[in-house]
Amino acid sequence: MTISNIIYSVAIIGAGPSGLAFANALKAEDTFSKIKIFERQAQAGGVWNHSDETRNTPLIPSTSPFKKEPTLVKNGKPMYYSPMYKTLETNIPKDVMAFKNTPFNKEYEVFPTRQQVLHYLQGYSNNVNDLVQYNTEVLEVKKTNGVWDITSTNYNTETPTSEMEQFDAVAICTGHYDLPYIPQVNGIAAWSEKFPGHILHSKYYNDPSDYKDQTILVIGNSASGLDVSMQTADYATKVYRSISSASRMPYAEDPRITDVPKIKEFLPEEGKIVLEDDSILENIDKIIYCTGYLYSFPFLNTYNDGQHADSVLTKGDRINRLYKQVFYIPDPTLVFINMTKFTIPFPLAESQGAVAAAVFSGRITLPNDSTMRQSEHAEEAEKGNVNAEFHSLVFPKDVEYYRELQAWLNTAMDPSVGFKPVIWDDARYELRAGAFDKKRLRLENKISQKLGK
Ligand SMILES: Cc1cc2nc3c(=O)[nH]c(=O)nc-3n(C[C@H](O)[C@H](O)[C@H](O)COP(=O)(O)OP(=O)(O)OC[C@H]3O[C@@H](n4cnc5c(N)ncnc54)[C@H](O)[C@@H]3O)c2cc1C
Ligand SMILES: *[C@@H]1O[C@H](CO)[C@@H](O)[C@H](O)[C@H]1NC(C)=O
Ligand SMILES: CC(=O)N[C@H]1CO[C@H](CO)[C@@H](O)[C@@H]1O
Ligand SMILES: CC(=O)N[C@H]1CO[C@H](CO)[C@@H](O)[C@@H]1O
Repeated sequence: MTISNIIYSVAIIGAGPSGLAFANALKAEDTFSKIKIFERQAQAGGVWNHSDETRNTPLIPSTSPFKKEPTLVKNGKPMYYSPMYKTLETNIPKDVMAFKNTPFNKEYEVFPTRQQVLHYLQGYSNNVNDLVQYNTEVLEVKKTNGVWDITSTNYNTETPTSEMEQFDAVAICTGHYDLPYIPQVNGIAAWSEKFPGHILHSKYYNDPSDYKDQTILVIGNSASGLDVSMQTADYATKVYRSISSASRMPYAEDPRITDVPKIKEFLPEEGKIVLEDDSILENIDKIIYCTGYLYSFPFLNTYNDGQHADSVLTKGDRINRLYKQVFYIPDPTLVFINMTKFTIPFPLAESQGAVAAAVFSGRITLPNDSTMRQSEHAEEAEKGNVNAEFHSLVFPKDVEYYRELQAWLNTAMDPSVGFKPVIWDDARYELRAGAFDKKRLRLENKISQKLGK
């Protein structure tokens, strides 16, 4: 048993889907004396709580997980920018995306809008709302003398107050859509200095009609690259999309978009962009980087110095020393929920949350340190020892993983307590298997409509 002390109190950072799901799972153990969620925004919902607020992208390029975007303060409170955009519908069908026992409204379309998802999450949050302290940003998470000190700023009071509280365990549920990743390319910094606001990251993209009659270069073809290129194509004169490999997301050919190779360098003096095949793009009005985000935990002071071999982060492309993608091996009282990619976030958070809650309550025992490290090495080897792939679980790997979590949960003592997540039986496997084709069809229909066919 690697968790040596009994856990009475658990802190959760973030009241997005993952934090809410984990709080539900902890409650179902019926053993903890304190469960508290810290949420910096005024309401639950995480990235689904979208606002139209935007600004110029502050860090170009952005490659270090230890850098912070500068904070803007408005009415005495820091501004948080949402990575979503004005028009967004889910890329997962609602029956696959939903939490256990919480179906989406029957009236909603197969792919609900972000407003509908937020409404759905607010319903889901009712069960744990009393555990959340809103308008409270966690600034420091530090282990001293065997307990976690959580330092936060509470913005509910007239003047912000600093608070410190102790917990036996901490769950990081802060998502990974906060610190943009913008790769370093020759000339990019000089270009963004010469043409301020010309380069932006998808985090700061909001409304496609802003790009009316412009020539746009979108970088990337994952979820947001596909969305942003298709959305802007409705307004722009021309949309180029710079890509390095085939998309792993549901994808439909759109004749309004021209795919081009990766950028080789920016020539700001000449206003030219050189591509890897040495062709040149000119007269581009906006360049939208849809290159994803860095894992970043600016508040995590212990175990995260960036130097030590066991540091939680060394680069921004993966979290180090994770057992089964959840438990921080050197100290499993620190857990991370939903840090995987290409998985189905809501049910995943419930499965991971159920396992972590059972470990915290002592119903499941973790293996020893060396066994957990071996397991991590095996996972690394399976993914070709490429850091950026460590968290990728592309279907059907994701289903294998949910089933593995379930098998593990089935070994817990006293099965009468605890949260019971979605069961990934054959029927559900088939639903998941068909999800991408459903989305592809939806995209193809949309494109045909746009082209007036
Ligand atoms: C453009 C886009 C489209 C997406 N489309 C889909 C989709 O169609 N279907 C789907 O299932 N998923 C989609 N996702 C994935 C989405 O991330 C998940 O649905 C889900 O929001 C993940 O939940 P989370 O709780 O892990 O993280 P988040 O939703 O990011 O929530 C994290 C929470 O932590 C809070 N927080 C962060 N730092 C602190 C701090 N220091 N102190 C206090 N609170 C803090 C934040 O305010 C936030 O509320 C999409 C994501 C993006 C960006
Ligand atoms: C860890 O556990 C494994 C499997 O139970 C066992 O073989 C091994 O000896 C243990 N190692 C240590 C250092 O206790
Ligand atoms: C980051 C973000 O989008 N926050 C929004 C959450 O919802 C409230 C209420 O609608 C908005 O005021 C925030 O801007
Ligand atoms: C915010 C966060 O960590 N969300 C992840 C949850 O899982 C989905 C699906 O893999 C990812 O898209 C998100 O990155």
